[in-house]
Amino acid sequence: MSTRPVRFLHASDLHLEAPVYCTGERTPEALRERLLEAPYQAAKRVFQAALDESVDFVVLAGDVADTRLAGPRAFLFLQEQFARLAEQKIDVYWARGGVDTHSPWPSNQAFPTNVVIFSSTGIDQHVFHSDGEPLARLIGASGTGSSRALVDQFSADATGLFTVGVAYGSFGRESLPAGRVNYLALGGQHAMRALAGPPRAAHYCGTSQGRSPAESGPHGCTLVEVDYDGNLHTRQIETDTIRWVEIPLTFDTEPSDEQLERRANEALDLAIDRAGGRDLLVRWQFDTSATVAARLRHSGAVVNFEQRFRQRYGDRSPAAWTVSADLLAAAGPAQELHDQETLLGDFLRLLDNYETEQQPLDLSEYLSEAQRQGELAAVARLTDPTTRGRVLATAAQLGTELLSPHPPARRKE
Ligand SMILES: [Mn+2]
Repeated sequence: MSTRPVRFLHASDLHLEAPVYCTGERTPEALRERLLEAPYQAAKRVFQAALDESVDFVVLAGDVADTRLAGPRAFLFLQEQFARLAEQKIDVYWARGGVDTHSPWPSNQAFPTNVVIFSSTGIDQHVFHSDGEPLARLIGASGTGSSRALVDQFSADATGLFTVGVAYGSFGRESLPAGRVNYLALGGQHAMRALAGPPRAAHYCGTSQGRSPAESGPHGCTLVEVDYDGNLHTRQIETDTIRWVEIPLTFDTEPSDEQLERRANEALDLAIDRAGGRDLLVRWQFDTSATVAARLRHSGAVVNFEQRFRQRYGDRSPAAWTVSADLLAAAGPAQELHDQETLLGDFLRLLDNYETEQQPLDLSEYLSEAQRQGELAAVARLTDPTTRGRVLATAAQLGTELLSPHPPARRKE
């Protein structure tokens, strides 16, 4: 057993090559700069946390950077950060995974000597020493996506030394090396997720910076501590510098401009408060009846709202940038519209088919060749059931408005 507490930081999915981007309305210049820099700023906070918390070592569990996209900057950045850790005698154990393995890196010797990279040809183990005494054992492998078979080979330490397993890939509870490692540091998933523990734990620490609406909320790394009694504690450290948030507002009746304004201001001030000085990328979800949704859209209230909130909060630092305001109608168009022998009826029945038969809904054919190569293609394939449902509901609302002979009745002032 170890003679003193062990303390280390588990990080993964830094993705230095991937800036935060948001589609739609042009983002303010100053914010755009921060979106581009966010992966580096978040990664810097990870390494700063290692220094601030005086950890013994840092574990990197894959997806650190795709050097083909990030260029030499990523390598130079890591070299500099690793050197800062070396000055404080903090080691780095890095299991390359995902984008790290798909892109070329300078030889391992190009990094400072405190950096240990796990073998890509099989299981590899290293013992971390403190004042000449073995303190922890690390076992892992580099690879494109470690399989359960690989984790099955993670052995327990014969002398009972605290053991950290490191792996990149997709794992569930069933693939945990029960009892053989004290902490399993996983990489390759962007949301923080605890699969098990304590007393023994297995965590995906998630990406250090959320980059899309699907990665809303806080992101960071995991601080792991083992106290004198051998008890394991974990704590999340938030490292993101920009945060996606969804703000839901529910309206039973059509709100006046003032009501909409007041409720949105209150909700946004609260979100800004919680974000601790980070920039926010805000997606509003107005949840209301189909009738009110149609009126709000038709009166231009939503577009006006977006513009006002962009002007008011977009240029601030930190900014709260309204990316979109979506109307979610609780109920779809009336059944009688579905049954009509009209263009609208045809359109709604077509949407029904997508809904009831779960036909694949792939909008990527509407993208240009270049866009199809990029990340937009994955968004356009609409595989996530929630997003898919929202797109179909919005299409039904929009179709009903555009294909109806008369605009929906306006609110009487
Ligand atoms: Mn990743």
